[in-house]
Amino acid sequence: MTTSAPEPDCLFCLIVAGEVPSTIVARTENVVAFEDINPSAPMHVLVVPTTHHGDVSQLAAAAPDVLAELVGVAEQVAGERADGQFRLIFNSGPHAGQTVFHVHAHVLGGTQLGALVG
Ligand code: IU
Repeated sequence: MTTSAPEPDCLFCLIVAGEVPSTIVARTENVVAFEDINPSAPMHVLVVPTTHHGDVSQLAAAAPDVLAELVGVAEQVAGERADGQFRLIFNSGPHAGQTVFHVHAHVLGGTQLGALVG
């Protein structure tokens, strides 16, 4: 789902609004980055748009400029908190492991990550 208004029951809308506490590490006009509460790597930051979109495909269709901004913030965070190298993951749908249905990029790094494919 894509809406510009915050969704009252959406955890990440509430984090963007400051109504649920989080450790915010970067913020731009359209994007917020905060630490994942259950990190999978030394750097594990989530980057979300300030507007509500269910998954990355919906964000790409509705606001491709914001998706590009999100990738730029991921790169900036990786430069500040790791060595500038990072893995970007968008889980899209429950079978892919998505549990929060406000699009978010996992920005992972700060260590040698194992290969996923190949
Ligand atoms: P997923 O791709 O939807 O599975 O990722 C959801 C992430 O949100 C997951 O890594 C959680 O640790 C993270 N998270 C969080 O950072 N803060 C919270 O309050 C909750 C989940 I609930």
